Amino acid sequence: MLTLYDAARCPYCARVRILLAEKDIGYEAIEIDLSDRPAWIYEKNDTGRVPVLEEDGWVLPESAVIMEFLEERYPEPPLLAADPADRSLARLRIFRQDDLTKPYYALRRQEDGAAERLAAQLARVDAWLEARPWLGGGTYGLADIAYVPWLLRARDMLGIDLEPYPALVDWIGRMLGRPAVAAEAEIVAAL
Ligand SMILES: N[C@@H](CCC(=O)N[C@@H](CS)C(=O)NCC(=O)O)C(=O)O
Repeated sequence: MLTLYDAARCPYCARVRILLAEKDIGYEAIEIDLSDRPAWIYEKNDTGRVPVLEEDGWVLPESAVIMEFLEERYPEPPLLAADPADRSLARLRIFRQDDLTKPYYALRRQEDGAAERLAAQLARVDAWLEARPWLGGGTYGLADIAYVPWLLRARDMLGIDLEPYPALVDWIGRMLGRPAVAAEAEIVAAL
């Protein structure tokens, strides 16, 4: 049985929740209070951060690594493309996700210029989706799952208007058609 050390408000945990749901993998979720973290979480992850996945005493932190692990351990349904070019595109986008999340967190801290920097990144994502239907290229998969937690939170918690980004709006609509992503949107709505 897998255990996920989880936090509802954490977008990195959301990546793992969505992926587990897509692959229909059963797990036990242990909610961590991020404002009063238990000391033992440092024994699972020396940074004290979530998500952490555990299986029979073996522990794995870092959402991007957990996603790759789950894809290899539970290959069905595949969420990395068969085509090596699209596989590397998905990995590249996940690797560079800070380009989007840095201005997102800067805006949450109300830093000067953050709204403009986030808008530039949203326009960039919009252009990717204008060119290809999914963030990993031709098929839905890990890159989409990696980005959607911040895009839902930007829209629903920061009140960012996504209408100027039509390809992004279309993509969010397609994403929300997936029960795994719709379930995450409900978690965001309840935060
Ligand atoms: N690089 C990590 C980041 C995880 C992360 O920052 N999690 C946040 C919650 S969203 C956390 O645990 N923060 C507590 C802290 O930074 O002390 C990952 O991808 O899993």
